[in-house]
Amino acid sequence: MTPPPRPASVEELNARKAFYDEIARQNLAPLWERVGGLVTRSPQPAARPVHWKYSSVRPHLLAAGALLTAKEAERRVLILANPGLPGRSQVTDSLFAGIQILLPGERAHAHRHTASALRLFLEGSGAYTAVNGERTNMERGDFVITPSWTWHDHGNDGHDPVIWLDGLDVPIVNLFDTSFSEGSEATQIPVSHPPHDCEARYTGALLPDGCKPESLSSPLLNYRYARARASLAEMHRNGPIDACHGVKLRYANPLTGGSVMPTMSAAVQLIPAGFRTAPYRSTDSTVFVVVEGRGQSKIADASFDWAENDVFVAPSWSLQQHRAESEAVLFSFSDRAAQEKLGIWREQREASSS
Ligand code: GTQ
Repeated sequence: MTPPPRPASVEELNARKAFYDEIARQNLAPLWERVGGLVTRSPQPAARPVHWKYSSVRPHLLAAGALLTAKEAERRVLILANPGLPGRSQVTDSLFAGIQILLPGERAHAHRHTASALRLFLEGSGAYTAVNGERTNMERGDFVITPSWTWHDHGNDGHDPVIWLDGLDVPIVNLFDTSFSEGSEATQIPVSHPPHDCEARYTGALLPDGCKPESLSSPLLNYRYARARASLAEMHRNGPIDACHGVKLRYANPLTGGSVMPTMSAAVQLIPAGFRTAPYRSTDSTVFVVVEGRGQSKIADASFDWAENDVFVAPSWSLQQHRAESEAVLFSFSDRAAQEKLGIWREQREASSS
């Protein structure tokens, strides 16, 4: 039998330390000192559960609107900066989120970047986003995508400020060091399609005959809230209600059934009034936006009381539980699409709520 290992003596520890210092000069490091922090037993997100109340954020957006023009800012966005990732401009370990405001008559001029973007429209009317020359008007709750490397500009033709949430995969693009971007001389890319043309072609389980996917992203630019809301209401009436999610719909690329964009997934769920979801966790850090209702969410050790347009974050593998005081609709987006492609996405449903 081998004797049990004895603890290293002070001399031995000093010798090891000298060895580590020596090899560090050759850009070498001992894995055995670091393996626990590299190959962790479970996800260790730096991002923390955070909650932004819309009632607190909104005045700052209006203040930003008074301080500088959309032209000066290029994009007048307040970054949702997770305090667990100081200085990183990230909402989770892999995603960016911000809230954008455009005043009446303003334009956010055309640019494009390798990062993919999504928007959840929160407030106002008369706003549009144009993607590669196709305009789509945005109404409250509409979910709009701006796929990688597409020209996009935004405008507000209404009489009040318009506000929406942006989600981008910038940290993923930067992890791979694949960021390119360019601006256009033109404020807007010339309109080359009739407005919301894609909705005629790709909504409602109908597809143009013979069409094939031409990119990794959905050809449908705007997933209307009115349609999603009507489906949720009917599913709620018809049941069943999922213990972990209430009634949940995933936004899909109509050509493939897969995610709307290659890196980011999005979903919308209805939680009936008084319903409390069973504990759930998954490896995709998730950003939730409250579209309707009031309620509470427990995310790991944090507890958030939320209302319309609030945003909160569930970091990777943190236990989440939601309770709706009034019938609630939550929009959410995450990096699940990327994780599934890499074969590393996991979820865990608890048998019953605690
Ligand atoms: O609207 O194009 O929040 O390019 C961050 C980067 C929004 C946008 C953001 C962007 C945009």
